[in-house]
Amino acid sequence: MSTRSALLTFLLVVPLFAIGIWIGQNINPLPIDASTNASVYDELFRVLFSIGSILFLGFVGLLTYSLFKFRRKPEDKGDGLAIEDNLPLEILWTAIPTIVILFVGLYSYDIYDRMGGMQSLEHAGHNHESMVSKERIWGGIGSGSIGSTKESLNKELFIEVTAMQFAFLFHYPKGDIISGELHVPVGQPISMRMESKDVIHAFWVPEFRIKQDVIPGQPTILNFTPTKAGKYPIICAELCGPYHGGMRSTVVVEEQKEYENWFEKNSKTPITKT
Ligand SMILES: [Cu+2]
Repeated sequence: MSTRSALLTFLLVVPLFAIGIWIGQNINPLPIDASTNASVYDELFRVLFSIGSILFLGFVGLLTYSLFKFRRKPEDKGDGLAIEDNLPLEILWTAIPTIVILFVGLYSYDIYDRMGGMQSLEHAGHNHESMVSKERIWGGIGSGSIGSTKESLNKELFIEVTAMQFAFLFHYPKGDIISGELHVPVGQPISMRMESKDVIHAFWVPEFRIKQDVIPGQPTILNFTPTKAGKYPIICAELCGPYHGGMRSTVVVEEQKEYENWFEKNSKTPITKT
């Protein structure tokens, strides 16, 4: 490579990286972030979006340049150059994807861990009376509501989720409430035990940046802490039958007072202040 082309490459790559990183950091196509998991997840998303933008602009730029630069001349009827191999180039295009993929893999693992994905799920089941203590939990974002401590674990609001074709049902053992809509107070760590009655469904709230399978016969756990009051869609994210697209519900995140009003209105057992 001549000094001139090395310099030219450098002059093109630097702005390419700058623009890619700028896009990743400043353009946000995600919905609002309404749980403690969201900021952690968004950190990963921004990095992936930056990497994706750099690759996209790099490839599309190179392709567009080549379309014009190397276009066949009208009088040119011959074959293209027979290029055998180029060892430095091959090393380069093996090394770059290897580094990028290893980095993305390790970083994703770290983010998943910070979201509570690597927490012991057996432990997650122990908090909620005796009902789930012996049960094998098959998967989930564990008891790792971010920054959770021993005390906050005890303050978790426990909700049982049942999924079926084509609805979610939420059962609050404390007030024996069964609701088609999920009501949670803002700032309250929530722990959900989820199970399906028929086929595999998935509980997904884009604003919370969490998604978890709901499986028949194999309970899963999903913990989160909502941070912003509002109504957000709950979407079934696993093709579960002909009306899968209509399998939606709403999570209502409300201030403590409003939540208590809702709870008292729907509770079947007298409230025992704890
Ligand atoms: Cu479903």
